[in-house]
Amino acid sequence: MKLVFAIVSNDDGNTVMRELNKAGFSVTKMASTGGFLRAGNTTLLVGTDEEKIQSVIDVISKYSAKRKQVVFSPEPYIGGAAGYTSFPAEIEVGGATIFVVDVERFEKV
Ligand code: 2BA
Repeated sequence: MKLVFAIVSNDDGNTVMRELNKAGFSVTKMASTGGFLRAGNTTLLVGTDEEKIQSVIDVISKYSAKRKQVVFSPEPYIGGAAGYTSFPAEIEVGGATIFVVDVERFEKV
């Protein structure tokens, strides 16, 4: 048996979990924090047989694909009247970091 750890964005966590459930996998969702950005992300745990690992990775990849998103970040005016304006910036969101580890023992008691 293997255990998949998948770190995805909070935006994708529920969708990926739902699609894994639909495909017949049990999932545990944990709130986590990235060490670099110190921002919240979602870690999903999936325990399954080795031959099903590729299916798990396929679902995660499909529903957490990297894509571009336009965000508007407020910037203060320089000079002129005091106030803020919005500048559009294109950022990349989504993607997943996946670890697959061996499970030495699995019990439900
Ligand atoms: P990603 O590499 O896509 O990583 C997204 C999140 O996945 C990370 O959030 C972390 O929670 C987890 N993660 C990635 N690789 C891991 C590993 N080897 N072990 C454990 N967890 C891992 P953050 O740490 O907040 O990083 C967010 C993004 O910042 C990263 O996206 C990467 O693009 C960048 N980044 C991370 N560390 C960096 C560093 N030391 N220097 C420059 N950029 C860094």
